Amino acid sequence: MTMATIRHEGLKAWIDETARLGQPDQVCWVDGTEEERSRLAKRAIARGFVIPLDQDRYPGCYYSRSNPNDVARTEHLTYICTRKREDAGPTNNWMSPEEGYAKAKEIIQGSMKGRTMYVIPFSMGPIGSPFSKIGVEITDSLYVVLNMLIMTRAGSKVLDHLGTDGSFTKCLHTRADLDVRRRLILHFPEDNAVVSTGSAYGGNALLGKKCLALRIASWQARQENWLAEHMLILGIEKDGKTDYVTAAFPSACGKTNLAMLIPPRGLKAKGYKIWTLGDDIAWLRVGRDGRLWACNPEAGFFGVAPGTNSKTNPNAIATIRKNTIFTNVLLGDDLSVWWEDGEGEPPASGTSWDGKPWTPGLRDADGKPVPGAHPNSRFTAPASQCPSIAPNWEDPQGVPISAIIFGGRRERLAPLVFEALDWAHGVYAGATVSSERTAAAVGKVGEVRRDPMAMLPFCGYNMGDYFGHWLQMGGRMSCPPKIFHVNWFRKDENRQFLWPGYGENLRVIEWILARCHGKGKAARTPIGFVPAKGALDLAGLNLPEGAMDKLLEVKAEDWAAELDGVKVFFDQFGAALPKELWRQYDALKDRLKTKVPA
Ligand code: O2Y
Ligand code: MN
Repeated sequence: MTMATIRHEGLKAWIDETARLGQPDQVCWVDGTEEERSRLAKRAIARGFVIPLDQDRYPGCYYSRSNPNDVARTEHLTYICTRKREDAGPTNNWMSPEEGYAKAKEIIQGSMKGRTMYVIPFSMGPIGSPFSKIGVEITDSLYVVLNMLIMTRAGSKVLDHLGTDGSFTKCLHTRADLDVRRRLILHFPEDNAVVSTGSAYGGNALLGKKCLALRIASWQARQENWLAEHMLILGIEKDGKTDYVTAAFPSACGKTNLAMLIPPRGLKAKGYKIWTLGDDIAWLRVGRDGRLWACNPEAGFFGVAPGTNSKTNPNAIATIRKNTIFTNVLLGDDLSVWWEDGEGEPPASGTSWDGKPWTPGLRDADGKPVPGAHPNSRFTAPASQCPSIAPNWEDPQGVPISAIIFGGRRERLAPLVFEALDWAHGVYAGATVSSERTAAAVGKVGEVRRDPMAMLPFCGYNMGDYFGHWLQMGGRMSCPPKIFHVNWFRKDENRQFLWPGYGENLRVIEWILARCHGKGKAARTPIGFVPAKGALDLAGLNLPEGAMDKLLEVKAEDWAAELDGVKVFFDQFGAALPKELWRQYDALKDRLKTKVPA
């Protein structure tokens, strides 16, 4: 593919303009063929951007290390650039488009000198599906190209679909000099554009993912009456019938593990089969049948490595056996990869994520263990390699959703599961999710923050309007999914997890689906319905005496105290917060004062 063969004048003009600004040595159009991918991988090896792993043990796999200052999303450097500040809302950083473009221009000017500028046409969602959107990423990073080829459907076939005047998101990325002072992730939803500078890691640089598929798409979804959400999609098959659920959890709270769940021994006899459709992002549209339908816009998984092993996620381990890029894990001297709480023994010696010599048991000057892998180290793997990938995961019509599950990581407060009273109450439950911070973004790990619908870092507009959009979407469906809230992370008084999690979470999903089908016994509490005693199938689980009571306990005084934090959070939106959410708040406050009979 060359510039001469491009038929889209708008695209050509943008590529020309960017090349004049960045001044690369050459422009290379990515056609998406296997032959080209292999050539680019060789080039990346020759230039030292990636290292091939032992190809007998890890066929088609590469290792990459990012700059040690560039290992997670940087929310404080991520901006929504809208003409009106209130359109970004109080939870986003805002910059005017003029200032954003001016700052970007200064950084991009000449930043690609001596490099190749790659142009990657890509589709989020199956090419041609009514769900899908097209993007074109310009990048001077070969690492980004190799990752985009896994995470999206990319190449000439996308250009063919774009035609001469199709619309696309302009995604401009330059790693510049990787200096944090020149790191900016700028979104221009009014222009359908993203500019990212100074980072070459994950969500900051693979612009189809968080930037397009969530921040820009959430803006478009509001205008076009659909939803772009930070959700996994899971299929649960039993007796020849499959139900689909979506679940939104904050970053690094186990979405990938849940999406690839394996039924626990106690439930196997019931004949469950679990299908993976997506582990991070769902685009949802109302179907002609009045139900909500979901599609995963991505083509790969960018999963957290530490903690992934054949007990926690055997499907992920099988997925990453080949054609996978490992970033910031430990590189063994034998060209193996390893991470904390991973598979098997570490290699006898290797190089840690930050490029230092590493041996098992290594400790720092204070005697603290030195990890080999960064806590936010990742694998990038094709979704098609997942043993549990659903046969219909690329269905252009998506799949119908029975339940939406919100969740957070809370040591206390939230019970294992509760069902919202109705759609509006479910939106309130999603809007008030709070969670302890993880390593996925720069910030203090463990700190509790509100993360409504797990979208706080990813909503491309005012979250007050976002809640309003969610509320009105309920009215567009004659058969809306039921909404639930889960918390796998509740701890006892000794700070030990009460629930085993992982595959055992199917027990909770089984109750959720029973509720969706008008079955499943429940007890009404002020916050919603929780499973009645004995309603969860716990066969073969052997939970300690009293654990289930603790897991399902709803302490009215704790929930009442939580309302103070909710009020502070809601207050910041002023008039943009839908009145319905204040009505829900007041109603919950009242219910917490009244003893509700079981
Ligand atoms: O993109 C990053 O830099 C790491 S964070 C991430 C990666 C994959 C999927 N989700 C997330 C997230 O932060 O939610
Ligand atoms: Mn995510």
